[in-house]
Amino acid sequence: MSQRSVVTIERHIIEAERQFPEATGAFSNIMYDIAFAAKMIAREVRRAGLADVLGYTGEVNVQGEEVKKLDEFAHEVIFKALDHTGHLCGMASEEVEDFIPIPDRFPTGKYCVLFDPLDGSSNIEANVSVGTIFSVHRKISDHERGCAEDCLQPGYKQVAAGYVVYGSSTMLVYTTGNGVHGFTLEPSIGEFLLSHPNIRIPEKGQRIYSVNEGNYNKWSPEQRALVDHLKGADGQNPRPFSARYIGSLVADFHRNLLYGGFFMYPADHKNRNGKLRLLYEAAPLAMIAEQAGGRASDGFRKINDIVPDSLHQRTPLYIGTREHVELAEQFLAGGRVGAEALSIEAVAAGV
Ligand code: AHM
Ligand code: MG
Repeated sequence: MSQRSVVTIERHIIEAERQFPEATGAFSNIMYDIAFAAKMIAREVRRAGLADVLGYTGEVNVQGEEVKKLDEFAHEVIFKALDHTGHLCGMASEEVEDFIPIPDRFPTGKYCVLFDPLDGSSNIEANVSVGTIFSVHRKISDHERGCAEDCLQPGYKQVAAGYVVYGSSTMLVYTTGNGVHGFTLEPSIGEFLLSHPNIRIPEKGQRIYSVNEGNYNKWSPEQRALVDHLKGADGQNPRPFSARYIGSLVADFHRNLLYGGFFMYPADHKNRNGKLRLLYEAAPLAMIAEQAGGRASDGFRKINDIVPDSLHQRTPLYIGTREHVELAEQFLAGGRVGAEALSIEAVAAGV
């Protein structure tokens, strides 16, 4: 019986590095360190909810350590996996207000990493999937030990991006601009194994929209018209979409990446830039979506063309199957509202 060769994430990264003879290995090491941090976080996420049972819900656990919320724990694990290696000039995290410098006792390097350590963590007590999102940029500032400028770069300059979804299994999905690859954690050996090579969003995949429709009354007329159309409530769509909304961005995005569909977090009259963060959530997932043949937009322009001016800047987000995101953009531009909405005949003809 022939045995298929098993590709660990380490092997995959090394083989990719060999295509660049000038590579120093620094970038590969950053990817290993992120994968290591993901395993540490996965282990802790698996035990979420046991704190009460095991009797350490107080301020201090049985080892005399302060019990941390899981998102703070995840932040620290990633920071500590990356702070001492000499490959980074700094970091930025959704959990921290400002640019995070490398401690003075460690050397610095030519990359910076931005991350959302545990997105969707408000869901965790209910056993819903959560995720980590990361983005890697090259250092661009003249500042010897890095500064916020190194993080404030548009998404099209990312050298890598990815996420980890802590679901029924733990998966790490990443891109370095050469396709999107997914690895599933084999818990018994503690290795991420290549399970989803070269992921493409299926062009003729499922027609799914993911949005928090509870915000409907806060949306613009164009956004409402879009969702009415998706549901077929405008009488113009003979093939209505299905709705799926977990409320955990990585999980919603991951499902749409594999099956087809799109996720949106629109602007509304209270939150003019929506809810999600450009640098920690939208830009890295946009790189993945584009590499998989999809599209990511703020409704009017590509997410990864936006030049950020602050670390915690928010943006509306429309991301997933290209055709669906383009449909959303047409509605938001006012081109598909009311009488101009797509006719049943045109939709039936597959426009
Ligand atoms: P968080 O960064 O505080 O975890 O918030 C981000 C999450 C996303 O995972 C999810 O898509 C969104 O918030 C859900 O928001 P809402 O509850 O408004 O639908
Ligand atoms: Mg988040």
